[in-house]
Amino acid sequence: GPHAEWWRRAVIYQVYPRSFADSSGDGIGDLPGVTDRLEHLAALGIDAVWLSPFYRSPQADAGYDVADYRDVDPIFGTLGDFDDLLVRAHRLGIRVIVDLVPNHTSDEHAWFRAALAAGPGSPERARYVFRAGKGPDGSEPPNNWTSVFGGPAWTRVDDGEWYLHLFDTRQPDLDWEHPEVRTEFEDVLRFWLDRGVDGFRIDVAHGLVKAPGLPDWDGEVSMIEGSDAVPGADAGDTDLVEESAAGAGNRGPMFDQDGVHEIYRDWHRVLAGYEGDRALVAEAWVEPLERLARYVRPDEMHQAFNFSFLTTRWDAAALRRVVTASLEANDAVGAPTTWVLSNHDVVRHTSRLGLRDAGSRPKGIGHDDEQPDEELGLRRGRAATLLMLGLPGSAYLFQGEELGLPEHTALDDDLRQDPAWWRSGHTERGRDGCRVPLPWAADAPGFGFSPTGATWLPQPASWARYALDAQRGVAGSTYELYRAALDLRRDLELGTGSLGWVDGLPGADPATTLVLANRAVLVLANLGAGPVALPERAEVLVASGPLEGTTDAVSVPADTTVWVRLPG
Ligand code: ISL
Repeated sequence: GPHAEWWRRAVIYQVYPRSFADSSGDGIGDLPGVTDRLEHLAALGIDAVWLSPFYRSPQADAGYDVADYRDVDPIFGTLGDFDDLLVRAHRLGIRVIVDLVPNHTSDEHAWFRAALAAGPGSPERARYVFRAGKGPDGSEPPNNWTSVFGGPAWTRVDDGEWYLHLFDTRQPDLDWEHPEVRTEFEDVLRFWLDRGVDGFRIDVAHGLVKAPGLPDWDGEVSMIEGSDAVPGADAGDTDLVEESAAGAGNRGPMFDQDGVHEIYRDWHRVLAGYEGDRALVAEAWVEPLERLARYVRPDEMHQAFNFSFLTTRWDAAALRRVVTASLEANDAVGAPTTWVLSNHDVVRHTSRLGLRDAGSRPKGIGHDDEQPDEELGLRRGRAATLLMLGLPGSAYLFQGEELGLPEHTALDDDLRQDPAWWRSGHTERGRDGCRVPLPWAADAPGFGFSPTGATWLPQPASWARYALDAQRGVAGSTYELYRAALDLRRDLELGTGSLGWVDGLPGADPATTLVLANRAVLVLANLGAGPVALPERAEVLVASGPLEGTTDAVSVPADTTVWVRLPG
């Protein structure tokens, strides 16, 4: 039918529940808050929402530390609230994807508590990765691995054993060689599939299986490595990130082991037993793109996040290579390419693009760092979005990008909650700056995020201009740009189209202008310094910013993208 494999072309909107909308008044967003605002999402024109974790959790990593995979944390509501959300979303034609965190549990999960209580050598400990330490009294960690958030990846418990955690101390890694771990997660999948979810976003999908023997490794692990997303590009390539290190970040013994694929083949079969094209999307920081594509082979997951844009400069040649390489790698396995400009782990793309080395620094920005140029970043951010939405495949939006929100770069250090901030000894700025509660109403306290005005992180006063009610119905606003683009994208079926680069458009310098055809649409992104003239009689469908010239001779200013339909 027409909806078969809906995920191949879907625009999926990430809801970060604690910062989307608060219904209870405690300043933390919740599930009823999401349900109340589903009309907004329907009007925006997205196909699906992905909900970041809302499960029972002590919130040591904002819910990516799960204590009970089958219940809703009281700060977010109840299972009944989740069911309501799902029913209402489906009624509006919005699919719902939930986040599954299988690499680690919370230290408050029943299994981990039992493991601590039972002691060394017990079957309870075998579900996690407990080991004896090194050195005469076992006081050295079992190997030299470091946590993604900084510091050693091992913590010692009272009886002297150590447990592995690729992330925070409060996120012990499960042992995926253990059969009980496998059956438990298949049951968790069924629990949510039975409730009616349309799919799962799989957290740290590349991390579950570790190299046998847990060998030492001298590579670097950090939150986000520079990308070597483009096959064949060497580390000296100035279009790419300077900190590339050839993607070494995710090739160590803790990531992307061959054995992990067996798990996803099993899960594929679980989902295939349900009606309605349920889907799995891999969050896997794996390079190069050919290696990432192994997660979306026909019998594995349906999509994998393509993080290439997060580390690509605002440069026509670099973007063209990344787009081509992404499409090729996915075409080779028959999977749709996905596109991501922002998410809850990286600096918002409007702010990345407002930095001097525009586009290539996804790590946090602090108040002591170079500050982004907000106007330039917004202009480029809108141009980047219109380019992304003109590409075939599936696109992910992060809540607030439809408002053009920038990163909050001036958060007081003592308000920051991200464990990546303090575990790294403050060398990482952390991810709080992209997680600030959304502004819904320009004139309300807390910009209407909560009925009491409370917000778990403060919003900059300057955000009134970004509030939804300041943009809705306002020609030229970022919100109306997203709406128009999503509308056209759906009507013109761009998501299932195919890309052709257009060379030799008069006046368009290929070094600074990207021109591509997708179905009836020509997408032109001007990354150069001066204007680019549009072909005569080109019909402008949507533009990321004001155009110049007269009706007969329209030109596209710098840092602007347009979609046009050519005559004939
Ligand atoms: O693999 C990495 C670096 O080598 C990381 O980029 C890692 O894959 C990424 O940080 C995973 O993020 C996800 O899991 C984390 C959580 O804090 C993030 O919010 C989530 O998106 C731990 O659950």
